[in-house]
Amino acid sequence: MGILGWFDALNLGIELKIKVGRKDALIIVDVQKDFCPGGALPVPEGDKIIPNLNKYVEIFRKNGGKIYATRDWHPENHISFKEYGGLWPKHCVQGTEGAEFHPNLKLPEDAVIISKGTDPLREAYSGFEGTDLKKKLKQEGIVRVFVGGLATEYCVKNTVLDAIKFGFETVLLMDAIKGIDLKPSDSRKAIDEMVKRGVKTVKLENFEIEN
Ligand code: VGL
Ligand code: ZN
Repeated sequence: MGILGWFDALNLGIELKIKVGRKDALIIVDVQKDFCPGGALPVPEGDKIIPNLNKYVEIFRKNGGKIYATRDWHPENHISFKEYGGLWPKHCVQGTEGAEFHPNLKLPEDAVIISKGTDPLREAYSGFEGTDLKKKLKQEGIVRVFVGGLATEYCVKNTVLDAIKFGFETVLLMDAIKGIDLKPSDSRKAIDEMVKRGVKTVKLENFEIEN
């Protein structure tokens, strides 16, 4: 401990280490084969965040936190595909191999899977858009959400901004996100914007690890 003792920290209202509990949810955004190297819309080094995500999964499992995994789950003719006027190559088509979660991601059996981008006529970057994620979180009594995954400036950002909008205390897992960076500063700008809107940024070292 540095200059502040634990008592000073308590007095100042500073949370020294984050304690995950039953009112917390981990939201893992779109860690799918197509968004990883070798996939149809690869996030550069997208797979490098998986070991840290697995560590977060363990922390949440051990402490009674709930785990949600969103997946991009497009119909064949989705509006986000270039051939239908969108920005992106065809990716994460429902039921294809590319839409599967990355095999190294250790999702527990009871993780809740949220499929998004299923309406052919609507782009849906946020895990909340057109899904029942908000309802599920509120039903479970979730107060705080921790968000990691792919890609920082698209689905992670939009999921974070919606979580804030819906009143969740929202935390961004800085060591478990990666961006596409079509322009090199895209991820950084997205993070700045999320911070301005009230997201808290943390890393693994900020968590209390219990055995
Ligand atoms: C995403 C582009 C298109 C994402 C999804 O998961 O960030 N990006 N579809
Ligand atoms: Zn998509």
